[in-house]
Amino acid sequence: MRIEVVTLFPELFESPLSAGLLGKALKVERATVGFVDPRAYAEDKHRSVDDSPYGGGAGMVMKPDVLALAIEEARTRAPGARVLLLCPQGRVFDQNMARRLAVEPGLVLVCGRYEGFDERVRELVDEEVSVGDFVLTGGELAAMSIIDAVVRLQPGTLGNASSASADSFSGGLLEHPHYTRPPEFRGASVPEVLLGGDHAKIEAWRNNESLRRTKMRRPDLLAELDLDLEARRSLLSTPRPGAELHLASSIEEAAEVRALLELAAVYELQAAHFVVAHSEIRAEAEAEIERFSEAALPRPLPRRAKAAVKLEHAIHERRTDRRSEIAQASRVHARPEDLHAALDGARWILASGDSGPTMGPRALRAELLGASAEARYVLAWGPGVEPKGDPGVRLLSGRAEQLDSGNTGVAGLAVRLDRLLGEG
Ligand code: JF5
Repeated sequence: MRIEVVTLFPELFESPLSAGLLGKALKVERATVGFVDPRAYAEDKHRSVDDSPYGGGAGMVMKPDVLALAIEEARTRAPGARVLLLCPQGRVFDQNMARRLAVEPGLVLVCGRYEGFDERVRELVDEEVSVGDFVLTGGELAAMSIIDAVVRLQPGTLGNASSASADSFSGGLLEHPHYTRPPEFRGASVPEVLLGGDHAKIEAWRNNESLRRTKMRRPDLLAELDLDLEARRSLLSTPRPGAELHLASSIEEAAEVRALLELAAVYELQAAHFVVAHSEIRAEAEAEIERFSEAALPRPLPRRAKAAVKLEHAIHERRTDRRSEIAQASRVHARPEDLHAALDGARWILASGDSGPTMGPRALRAELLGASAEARYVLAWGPGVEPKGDPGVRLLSGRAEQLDSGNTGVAGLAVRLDRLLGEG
């Protein structure tokens, strides 16, 4: 593969391209990297490559004419190359893009400097690429990341041919943990399974750890995948990432308990708390919690191949376990004060109401994901359950028409829970 970089600072590339595996790959010409300096095409006596912006304002803009000549020279040197412009507005680079670019005959990487380039430069390239949502002083460091990711995928670059396919992201998942000697380091030991020689068991452990890690750290990646039943089953026994989330709701009728527990199970909450409006329904509400833990899910029908049915039953069992975990942690309270005492130290989010500082579902979801697993949050639903005078209480915001009376009862909570935790 032939790579040409259009840059005012070719010297920045010297050491990154000469060290390590990348240096070696370039030395044996798995790919070649050349440079075109736009300054060589500047025609005025100061050799200017930038100019002040039309309309005024701070900073300088790269001139389209010199960049155009530089890009044309790069295209001539690397016939058939795909031309990329590095900028924060581009599509975000990822491993799939690396794989796609790795099979091109050539690449031209155009690096901007200053505040940016004249808008008409975009017409001269095939694609705009960003390496992440941050701003660099120039495109060079972004170009180096792309060169590294693409060259390491050239055949023969990685000593061990299997290591590229075992990488993080190769199956759309993060990599499993790795260990080497010593077997005990500062009190932390190597997982037992890795010390034994059972390769099937090790493989199963690694697959499961990959799934766990991805669910905990990058749930956004999981949403993209088409997982098989085995993987889905394994995910069901992995906790939801981030902080504990409990539901707290006032109820008028015991029958609401069942539906609210169902929601808590679907969204993987840890527990549901109920405050009864009348003491007469308390015993019945407790009986509903009891019934929920008694494996009320109908077993799946044996309508498909044996292996699939076996897995469906395993998933069903795991789901049943989860329901009983939730039921065991759930409680009925006679008064709001009892609820508040039981959830002392938790951070409260109101899913209904009209007071307190509001926060959008996305920001709250990010907070839940970022919080430590020991933190406990409570999603409060219905009148009278929120703690009075807690300055940390926040209201889950939403558009007014979706948040008013049309969505009362369980359906209203379902809408809010899905906004907070759903994958859509
Ligand atoms: C650049 C104007 C280009 O900052 C970047 C960048 C960030 N992610 N990917 C690329 O490129 C340099 C800065 C300002 C154009």
